[in-house]
Amino acid sequence: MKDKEIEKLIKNETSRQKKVINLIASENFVSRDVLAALGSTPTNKYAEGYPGKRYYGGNTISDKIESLCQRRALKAFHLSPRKWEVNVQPLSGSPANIAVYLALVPQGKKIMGMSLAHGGHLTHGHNVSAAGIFWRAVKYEVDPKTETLNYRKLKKQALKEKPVVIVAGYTAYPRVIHWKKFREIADACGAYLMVDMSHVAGLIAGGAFPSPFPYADIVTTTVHKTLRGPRSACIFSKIDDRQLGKKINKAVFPGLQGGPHLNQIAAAAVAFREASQPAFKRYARQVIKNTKTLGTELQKLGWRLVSGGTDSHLLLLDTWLLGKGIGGKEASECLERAGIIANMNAIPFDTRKPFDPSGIRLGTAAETTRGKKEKDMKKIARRIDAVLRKRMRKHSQQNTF
Ligand code: DSN
Repeated sequence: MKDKEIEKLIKNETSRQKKVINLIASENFVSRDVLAALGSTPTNKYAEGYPGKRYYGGNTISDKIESLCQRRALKAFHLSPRKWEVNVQPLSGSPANIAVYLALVPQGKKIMGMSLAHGGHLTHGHNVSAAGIFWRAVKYEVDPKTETLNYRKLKKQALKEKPVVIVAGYTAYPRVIHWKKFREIADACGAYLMVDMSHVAGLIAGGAFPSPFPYADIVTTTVHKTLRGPRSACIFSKIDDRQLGKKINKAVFPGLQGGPHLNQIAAAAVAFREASQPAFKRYARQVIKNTKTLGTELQKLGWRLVSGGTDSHLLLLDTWLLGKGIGGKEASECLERAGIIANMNAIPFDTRKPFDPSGIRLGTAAETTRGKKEKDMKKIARRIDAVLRKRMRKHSQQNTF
């Protein structure tokens, strides 16, 4: 690069990534092909509109890139183009979710999603997100005893609130999600069922987590988490007489965005192809084996996992332990000093503040991409335990003397 300053920073970031153990549940390491497509010439092109209907000239190849990405996205989830269509233009997960509300929910009407503090995303209705500013957000929570979804309670709440859209799919929920039960709830109150599968999309593509497609009306996903693609997102719509896809397309462009990022779409196409290969199935299964091993090992070492375990790529570790441990912020900071990157995270019914909650979130998607297996997870668990206990000991000595 001619720009030595930015070149150096990129090199430093590459070397940082190489040195640490990355347990951020929403991150991954993309292939060289994905990187090559991201840094490619389609970034120079404006292509407002959709394949065959653009506002600028010179888009013959853009049309081919976007159409190929759409075909590959459908294939990665075994969807028939007669039953599902997909918009691959959302720049990332948040705009994808907002586009769905823009398409389907009149301003001021209700959306019902999981509270951020219980594992939902900001765009599932938090009051600082456009989702909670322009729409009325109804929040559901996990069950206080099991820390898992209570579908009976959820149905009661949905029947009372009658939201236009129910959102299922989370950013910090370690357990399996019963999409069929959500379908029944949505049908009972006449709502659309929107699934945000961003976190588990790669596991679904790899056949290691239940697919929401038999039950949802709309499915949104980012491409960069377990799917291992570029930072990007897409929205799948069921094809029927409700014309969902047409409404979604209008909401994405011109409703919310301008020109699509074609280099990003090309890179997403590469990722969808990779996710359709047999090797990706092995990857997805290994991610789950690794998380389960990490969780079990931490439990053996005396730690509490929210909901008692995990069925996915992530787990929530209660580091506060009702005041006997340390806060999530301190835990993630001392882990970082020890070369383990994780993020602080609220646990359900957290008594502490969001900027210093009671836990951390750990995910194995990135380290599984690097080839880590169960034996490595056991080592990582012991390392986490040692780092956190050292810190706890320091606190107890400070309190004693
Ligand atoms: N920030 C992402 C996550 O870490 O889950 C969600 O947008």
